[in-house]
Amino acid sequence: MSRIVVDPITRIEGHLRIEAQMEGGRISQAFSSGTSVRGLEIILKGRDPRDAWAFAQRICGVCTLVHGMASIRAVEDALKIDIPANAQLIRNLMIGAQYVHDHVMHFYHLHALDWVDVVSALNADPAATSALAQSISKHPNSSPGYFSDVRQKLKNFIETGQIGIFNQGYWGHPEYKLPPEANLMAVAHYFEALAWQREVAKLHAIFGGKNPHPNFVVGGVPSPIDLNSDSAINAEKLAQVKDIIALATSFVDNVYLPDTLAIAGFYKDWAMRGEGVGNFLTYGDFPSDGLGDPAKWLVPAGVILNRDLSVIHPVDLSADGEIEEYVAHSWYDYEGGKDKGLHPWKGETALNYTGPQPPFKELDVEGSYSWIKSPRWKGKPVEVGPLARVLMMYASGQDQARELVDQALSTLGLPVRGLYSTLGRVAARTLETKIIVDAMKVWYDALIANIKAGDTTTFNAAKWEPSSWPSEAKGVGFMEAPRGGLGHWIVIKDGKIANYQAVVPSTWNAGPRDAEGQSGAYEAALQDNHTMAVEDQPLEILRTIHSFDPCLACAVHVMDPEGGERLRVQVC
Ligand code: NFE
Ligand code: MG
Repeated sequence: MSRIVVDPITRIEGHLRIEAQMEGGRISQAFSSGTSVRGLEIILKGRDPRDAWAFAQRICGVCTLVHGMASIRAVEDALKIDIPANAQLIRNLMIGAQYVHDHVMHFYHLHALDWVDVVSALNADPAATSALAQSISKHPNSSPGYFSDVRQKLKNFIETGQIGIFNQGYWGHPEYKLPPEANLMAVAHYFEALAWQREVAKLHAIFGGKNPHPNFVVGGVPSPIDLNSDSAINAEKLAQVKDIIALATSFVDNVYLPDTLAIAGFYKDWAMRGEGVGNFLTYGDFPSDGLGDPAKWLVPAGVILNRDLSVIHPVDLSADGEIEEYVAHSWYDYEGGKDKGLHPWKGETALNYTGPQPPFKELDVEGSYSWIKSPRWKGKPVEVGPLARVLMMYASGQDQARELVDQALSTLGLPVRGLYSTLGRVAARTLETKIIVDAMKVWYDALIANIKAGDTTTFNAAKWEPSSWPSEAKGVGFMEAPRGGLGHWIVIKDGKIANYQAVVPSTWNAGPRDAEGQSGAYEAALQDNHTMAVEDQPLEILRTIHSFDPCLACAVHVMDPEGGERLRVQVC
């Protein structure tokens, strides 16, 4: 038996270590460890609940707004505050922009280089690259001259001997399958996406004052609407939002979607690897009018078990025995013992580090080995994220999801079963981006129609004063963050936060084994059919782990000052 250690996994947010035990050339056991901790749940205690969003939002700088959103929703749920329809639409637009921005950046800047060999792009023929690009898309940047310029830019990078952003790739690895022209096309879009994302991020600045970390307010959105004012959301800013949505849509339609399908076509074997736990959870999101009737949300809530799409189980975020976090293999203690699960309203964050001093030689995988807790739904591990959402939309018969999924499967010649895989996760992220970017136009039009009809309300001040609050209240704020279902549970006593627990997407997916020894989604995915073509270049591990788009800053919500080496691949 040999052991492969990747620590840290790069091109993610935060600090993740993967240890894989190899038997007969295959990963037999995988262990996922979050190696830093921050304790934001602890520092929220005792604060004014109306301020919680500003602290909670600092959980992450990647999914920059989602913790602010979950936080204000938690307080609104606790204090029973309804928000105006315009506020809901603006929140949807802000979350939508986060998805489109985040997913495109993940695809090109964090994940593509697992599939795209940058150095091979130097051998591409620009005319053939142009023909390839024009055969799959109407994107205007597709002339031979354009690709010749990109190739030259890349060559200049590489000739300096410092390929900077492309440093330390496993270039030339036999698992790279794209022809040089497809590699060059993808590298060109890597550069384009860098400039494009700057424009999309402006939507947050328009509605929330800045990006990252836009402003929020409990009861609505922070900026008033006044078409004729210089400082409010005015006609000019609304026109800018319309342009941003058009720019986002065009990139998704003409670049991201066709590139995903083109690249996936060379990697169909990855539809048979990385299946994971086979259970999927969504909290649901994107109401069009207050939180209202969940049946009207774009992404429905529910649980799919054992890949059975014929039954969607209801999920209750408030009920004991449904969502619980375990710490059996995490560096935390629970009062009365480590083996039980706790519902987040009763959740505890008591650090108890029993591991070796970093940099780690080897984790104690029989004992505790991660700063991530292990959330479970009715005791079962579940996967959250784009694949869970797309499956939920597909299983509930949402027309666009059905059409997009069926079309993608037929283009790639894959069965539905192929969705439960590393490749399925990547494709699902792209397909949901298309659904969300199209929905942004609908939400924008609804907002404009409301304003034209004379409704400019964006804030409900009814419960602003703590004197109007009950002495005790508890609430849950949830949403679908780009990486999956996100929940913040709050307990308010005498106007202050008595307990605050965040269970985030990467906690669900990256968590270690639970008290029953059940693996989380990352671990299970690696334990499914992973061989290594080159043992000291664990590209296959990167592919499957990156397909989840890990965010460890979110998952463990202080960095260890001796954080260790920048990149270490250890084979022993
Ligand atoms: Ni830090 Fe996040 C998202 C949240 S986490 S990126 O999306 O919540 O997994
Ligand atoms: Mg937590």
